[in-house]
Formats: sequence, C-alpha cells, structure tokens
Amino acid sequence: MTRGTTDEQSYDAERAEQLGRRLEREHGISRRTLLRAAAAGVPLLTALGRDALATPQARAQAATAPAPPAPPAAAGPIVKPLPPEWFDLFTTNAEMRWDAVPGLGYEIPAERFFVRNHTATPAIDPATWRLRLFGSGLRRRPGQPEVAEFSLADLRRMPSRTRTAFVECAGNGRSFYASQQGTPAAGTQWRLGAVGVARWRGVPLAEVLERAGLERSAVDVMPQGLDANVISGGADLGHVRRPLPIAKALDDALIAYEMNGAPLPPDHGFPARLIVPGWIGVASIKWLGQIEVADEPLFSPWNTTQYRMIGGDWPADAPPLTRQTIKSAFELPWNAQLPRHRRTLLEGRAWSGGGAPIAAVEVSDDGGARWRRARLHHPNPSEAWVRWSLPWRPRAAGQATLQARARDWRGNVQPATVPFNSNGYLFGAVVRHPVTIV
Ligand SMILES: Nc1nc2c(c(=O)[nH]1)N[C@H]1C(S)=C(S)[C@@H](COP(=O)(O)O)O[C@H]1N2
Ligand SMILES: [Mo]
Repeated sequence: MTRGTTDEQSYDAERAEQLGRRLEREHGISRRTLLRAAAAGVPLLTALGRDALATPQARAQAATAPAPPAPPAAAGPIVKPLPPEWFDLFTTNAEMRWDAVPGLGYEIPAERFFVRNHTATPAIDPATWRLRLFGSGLRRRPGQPEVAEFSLADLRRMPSRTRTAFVECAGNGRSFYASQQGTPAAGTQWRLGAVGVARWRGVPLAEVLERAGLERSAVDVMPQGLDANVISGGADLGHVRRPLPIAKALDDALIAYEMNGAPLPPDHGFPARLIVPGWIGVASIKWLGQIEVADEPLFSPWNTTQYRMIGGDWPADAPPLTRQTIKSAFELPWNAQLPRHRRTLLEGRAWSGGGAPIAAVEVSDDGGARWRRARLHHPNPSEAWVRWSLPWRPRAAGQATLQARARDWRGNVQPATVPFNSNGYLFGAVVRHPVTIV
C-alpha cells in the first residue's frame, strides 16, 4: 500500500521493504547489496527475476559459496546511508546540509548529494534494462519494430558528452515562504539544500532521438521513470514522467549514466537518467525506462496540476515551470556561532537557472542597508554554481543576520521577496541566515 499524501511526500517504504524481503528470500542477497553491486557495474543477470540462479554453474557456485553475512535490508525509500551530519530527512527525501559543504570541492560527491524521490529508489538490473522510444514523432520504418530499444551497452558505445550542471528541486527554499514571508506553502519544507552540482557523462538526448528516427514534426518528448507509480490523494498518477519541449530536448539534455566519473548510484537514477541543464529538477527524470516522442503536445500530472504556479496572484493558466530561479547559500550551520572581533571567512555558492553565469554576489550583515561584494572563485559555468567568499569581522555580540544576493550575467538578481504560490516553487528571494556572535 502506498500512503497518499501531497506531491512531495508520497511514500512507498512498505513496497521497498517488501522488495527487499523478496530479494533476500529468493536470492539470499539483500536489496542494499544488490544495488551496491549494480552501482559498481557488476553484471547481475535478471536479478529481479526468478532465474538469477538458473544456470547449473550459478547454482553450483551458490551451493558452495559461504553464506553471505546478512546485511540489513534497505530500511526505506533511499538506499545510500544518510548520516544526520550530512542530511536532513523528509520522508522519501534527503536535504543536503549546507554546513556539511565546507571543504568539499566544486562537485558534490554522489554520497553527499540531496535525494528527491516521489516514491522509492528502485532496484534495476543493468543487464536487462532497456531504454524504449516510441510515438508519433518517430519515423515508421518498414520492417522495423515500432519501438526503438537501447541497452546500456548501446548507450555507452555512442559518442558521449560530459556536462557539469546543477540538479535543483523546484521546491528548494520552500520553507522560506513561511519563515520569511508568512505564507506557508505545501510540500517538503526544504531550506536551501535541495540542490547539488555534479559532473554528468552520457549521451546527448538528441543523438538517441536521431537514431530512433526523429521526425521534424515532433513537438514534445515524455521521459518516464521506472520507479513505482505515484499514488496521491487516492489517485494513481502512474510513473513519474514530464513532457519536455523538443527544442530543449535537442539543445542540451543528456541521458547520463555517470555521475562524477562513476556509474550513477541507485538513488540518483541508475542505470540512466535525464539531465536537463538549468531546468527544475523534476525535468531530470531518474531511472529512465521509456521516452515517448509525439507530434502533438503531451501532458502528465507533472506539467498540468503540478510544477506550475497556482494560488496567490498567479493567473489560472500559468505555464509549466521550466528554468530554475537564482539563489545563493552560505556554507554555515543555521544559527552558526561565530566569534566576535575575529575575522571569519564567509563562504558560499550561488547559482542561476537563467542561462548565464553568476556575475556578482553581495553580502549584507545589516538587514540589507549596505552590501559588500564577495570574491568569486573559478570555475563559474552557466547552469552550475560558483563558489564565493568574503572575510567578515563581527563587532557586536548577539543575534545577527547574514544575507547573500546573487546576480547573473543576464541581469537576473535575487529580490527581497517573491510572489507567493501555493506549492512554494522557485523561492528566489534573498534568504536571511541567522547567526549568533559570541
Ligand atoms: N523517476 C523519477 N525521476 C525523478 C524523480 C522521481 O521521483 N522519480 N524526482 C525528480 C525530482 S522532483 C527531482 S528534484 C530530482 C532529484 O534528483 P536527485 O534525487 O538525483 O537529487 O529528480 C527528479 N527525477
Ligand atoms: Mo523536485
């Protein structure tokens, strides 16, 4: 049974546990072990089927091999360990703690990257996995199957591209609608940690579309995940899927199979996910299973009822959200204690979905009366982030507020407040970060 909750909270722990128990029962391996092996690229023949031990050799091996220690079954919807000093947990989601970021390099290591799951990380056998493309936007070739299929090996043989980009949830910063603007928004109450930058390697979606026989008449593609159907408010919404206009699909969308130089980990979409640079996270469908290509507009709950601006002063027909907004964050604990009269190096990162690198970051310690310009550190590509720093010497003991304000080269700048929307998407206003001077 799946508990029906809001879009950001649908939960499928019981199902994940059942799956774990079934794998243990049938194959004597825990789900966690299976996923680890899969992530490490170990070929697992039909690991989810009943015939994993079907060959005589495999059975003989299994009979003589020492019984594996019984590691704990996956406890919940996320597979990787989630130490509290790295993550804040929200049911199926894990937020990266910004105070755990100092000392990390430009890219966030996979084990430290935030996770946003509508249900639960699925176990996928890379050996039998196929990406299927079909639909009215593909050429019908006589004598050819109507579905174009690609194995992981097929994708790996194709020309690859590497792209450093952020993945950021549309709801990142949502809690500030309540705490800064007094208008709470429904959904996971993230601070600023539903974002991460990684180096993604894979095949351009354009390349796969071409090989599948893309027609010039195609207007939308709809990538779909292999994770469990999402049940929300008692309704079965089906698999997570969201239409992407063909222009963006052909521009820079990537079918990624590597994250920071290693195979994608289970929680981040193994064996392959979409990366849609600059766009809200839900566009970057994980655990890709199929892509419909259509010569007419496509719809799913993820571009109709969700991930559009509703409520507040928004018109009823606001379009589906595409690009992320602009933000900056301090690499400091919330309510950090900082020493008086001593120089502290304030560090942070800033990023924009506006299609241009960050041009400037300014910091204020007096409620926004005066702003000082931070130093930007290389690299600073667009659709990723820039690290920045600024020395600060607090004078008076007591409560203080730090604010960072980013501007990109297109002129997008963080305002003091943003218009409310009921689901709390795209909080791009300057965040007031509380610190205590001791
Ligand atoms: N199949 C599938 N893809 C998905 C999701 C999901 O639940 N299922 N969540 C989306 C959302 S809302 C976000 S913000 C990103 C999060 O990516 P991450 O978990 O790798 O950080 O994945 C997106 N892709
Ligand atoms: Mo998201």
